[in-house]
Amino acid sequence: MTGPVLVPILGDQLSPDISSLADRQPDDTVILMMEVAEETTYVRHHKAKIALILSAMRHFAEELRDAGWTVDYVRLDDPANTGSFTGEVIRALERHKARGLQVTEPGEWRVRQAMEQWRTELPVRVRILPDTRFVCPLPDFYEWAAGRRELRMEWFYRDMRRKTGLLMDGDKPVGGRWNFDAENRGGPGSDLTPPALPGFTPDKTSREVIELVSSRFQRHFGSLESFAWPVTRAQAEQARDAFLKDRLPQFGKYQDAMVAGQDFMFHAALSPAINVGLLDPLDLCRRAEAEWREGRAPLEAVEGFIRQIIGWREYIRGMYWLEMPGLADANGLDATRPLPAFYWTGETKMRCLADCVRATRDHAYAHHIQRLMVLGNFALLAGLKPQDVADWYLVVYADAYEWVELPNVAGMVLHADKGRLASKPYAASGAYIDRMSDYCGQCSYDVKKKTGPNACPFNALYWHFLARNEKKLAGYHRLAQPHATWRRMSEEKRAEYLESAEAFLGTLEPAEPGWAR
Ligand code: FAD
Ligand code: DLZ
Ligand code: SF4
Repeated sequence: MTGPVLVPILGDQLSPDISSLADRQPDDTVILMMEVAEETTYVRHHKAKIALILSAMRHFAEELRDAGWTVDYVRLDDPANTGSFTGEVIRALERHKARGLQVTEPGEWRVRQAMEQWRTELPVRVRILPDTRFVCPLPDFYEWAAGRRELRMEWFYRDMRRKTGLLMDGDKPVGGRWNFDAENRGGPGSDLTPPALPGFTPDKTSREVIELVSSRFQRHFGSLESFAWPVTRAQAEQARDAFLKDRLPQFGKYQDAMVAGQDFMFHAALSPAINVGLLDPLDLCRRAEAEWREGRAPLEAVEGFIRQIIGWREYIRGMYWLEMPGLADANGLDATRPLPAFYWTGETKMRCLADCVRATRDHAYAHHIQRLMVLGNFALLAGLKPQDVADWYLVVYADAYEWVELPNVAGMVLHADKGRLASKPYAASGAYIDRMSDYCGQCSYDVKKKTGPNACPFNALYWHFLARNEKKLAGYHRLAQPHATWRRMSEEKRAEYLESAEAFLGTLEPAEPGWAR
């Protein structure tokens, strides 16, 4: 065939420097963008997540056309739409009489499997190129991991600092240390009012998408009322600049703090834009470094922020591909309890959880410490089934793609991977949440009470978790102390904790089926 090369660009590949376009010329290329039912419903994504992705895709198609590319854009409501990437690729190959297909590798195992089939089943040559938007190519990650008995983010992160030269002074870390987390543990403080995020009023394209999503995905979780995510590169850059100026300087200090009703605190709220491809993560880190070099932000804030991106984000992505497909079924702690209904309804007397679910419903966002230490901590302590929990996180967050969601849920939070990703479970009682938030003051439960119907449920659940997993967690030296404390308690005390936890767990209503899949 003599036709053009077809380049499918997926909804999280909205970057002009995507590898699939790097060696292409506009006169010999047709870019294919596809809104497809399978992607919008393989889990029942939050309405705002679908709106963000479809609006960003439509804007990106315009950006590409303005740059001279031919873009074939298939809309969700096109009657001929087959509903899947594969179906649309087959139709487009035929439509354009394309002589080949070139695509950047996808972010999810599920889609990678489909693409591997393209290689064998499509009548044209299929090239799948590495996603060069990550700092660490996957083969380098596999090599790094292969030589190690224990995989830990901190060691990987140091290599990424050396590789990128970020915050380096020759071969030494600036400030003499790699990690300034010890300085980053500020509690909520009194009357903390973080600067507002720049909100983006939906334009015509976004309004059309919002209308489509509200009518077609009515029964999906979440609200569209306060939709204000950046959907164009220019908006994402504006959001980035506002973060660097207004919130980065305090990012470190309040990174772990939670305040009821303050849904973004000093976090970047840039993950939805980074993950769809509207912002380049390395460029963002370089800009953050410049804020420190020019004296506008302290080193502990900037180091903490850069670590999240070239450390955690890259490590998580490497671990996903290293551990799949097994990670999706992992259940190292044999947790079987179904997801409680309140994760969807927000109806719980536990104020911390109610506020985190409310923020999640309103924005398709909760900040890291809410995801980890409230929503995640509860899931760990209550022994929720990892696959239920993973589905929930994949549905509800605007930044959620399996490559980043699953290792965070199964590895960092639930220890379903038996500690491959993280050195110990982040299990915590109510005291931690009380120290880091203002939730407990107005909660129906008493955080200082350890057992009984009015006691903060996290307190008894914490000991219940340690007791029921004592054998499985025996190898973790960082849990030796709490386990020793448990064993030193009187029989009666231990029985009281276990009964209190059981009584609470017995009150949990499981979620109705159909929220996630
Ligand atoms: P900030 O707190 O300002 O951090 C800056 C950036 O660092 C983020 O934008 C993100 O790109 C990166 N980052 C920070 N922590 C992580 C991490 N653990 N893994 C990967 N990147 C990180 N992040 C997602 O992007 N998608 C997810 O689906 C997702 N699921 C999560 C599930 C759980 C259970 C947990 C504990 C964390 C999850 N995270 C996920 C990581 C993190 O919570 C979000 O990246 C962060 O809250 C995004 O908000 P922000 O941009 O304000 O981040
Ligand atoms: C998440 C998502 C949604 C909701 N819809 C689409 C879509 O209609 N078209 C598309 O190209 N991508 C979509 N995505 C993102 C994909 O699910 C994502 O690209 C793959 O899972 C690979 O990471
Ligand atoms: Fe959450 Fe317990 Fe505090 Fe209530 S008392 S807000 S349940 S930690």
